[in-house]
Amino acid sequence: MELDEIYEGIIAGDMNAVVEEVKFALEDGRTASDILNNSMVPAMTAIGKQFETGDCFVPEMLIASRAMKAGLAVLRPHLQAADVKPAGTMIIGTVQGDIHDIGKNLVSMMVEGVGWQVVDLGVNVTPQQFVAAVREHKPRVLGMSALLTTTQSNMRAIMQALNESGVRDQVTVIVGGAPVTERFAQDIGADLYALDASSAASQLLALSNA
Ligand code: B1M
Repeated sequence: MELDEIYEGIIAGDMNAVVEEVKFALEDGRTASDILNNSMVPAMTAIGKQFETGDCFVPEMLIASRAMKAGLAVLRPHLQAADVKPAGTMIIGTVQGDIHDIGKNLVSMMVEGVGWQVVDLGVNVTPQQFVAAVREHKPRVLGMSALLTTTQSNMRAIMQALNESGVRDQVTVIVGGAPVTERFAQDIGADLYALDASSAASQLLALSNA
């Protein structure tokens, strides 16, 4: 069945197999969120566990991520609603020192899916770049992602830069990523915390309806 093939394909880093199987799964009538939550995200979690136990190394994680990204590209249009007027703009980036972007990309896609325009600043984004992007794009929301315990503290530096440059009040700040907790979010003065991409999307949807 396609979901098993997608799961195995990501773990093996077989990009072509993942792309083909995601297409088959969609043709078979599976929803994008079913494919995502029941095969793709669990595959990345399994790779992480293998890395922790020393059963795989950075190169395997890299090729698994490449396969995941290729599959996500096929899913992207199916995660997004058509013909929705942007409810607002969110800028988003992975914080300085951190190059993990799969979760951030997923958040972007889901947020676009609920009608928001997303400006993706990429990875390894410095506090100064966040501030410059607020000035340039005048977003309603600023999103930060961090996957490393060592880089989540850079979220605090970004909050400080927003305050010091006088733009903090112009944006609602949402934070997330594996090591980030609700308590940490409150501690650094963020407005919102999301455990996962769908929670981020539903919180922004609530914001657009407020
Ligand atoms: Co890295 N890595 N990695 N890695 N990597 C982790 C995070 C790790 C937990 C693995 C492990 O030890 N088990 C560990 C961190 C340990 C820690 O800090 N506690 C780790 C490490 C140590 C490292 C390196 C230091 C390894 C090394 O070089 N020795 C290095 C650091 C590089 C750097 O950033 N400077 C490194 C490198 C890499 C790769 C480049 C090989 C690759 C990244 C490829 C890429 O992203 N393009 C990689 C990968 C793939 C992982 C794991 C296996 C998978 C991450 C992932 O994509 N998950 C990861 C282990 C794991 O998480 N199980 C691991 C799937 C994704 C959908 O989930 O990103 O959590 P996630 O996003 C979720 C939520 O967190 C949330 O929503 C998303 C979707 O639901 N979310 C938000 C995320 N951002 C949000 C923002 C929001 C709201 C919600 O609002 C704005």
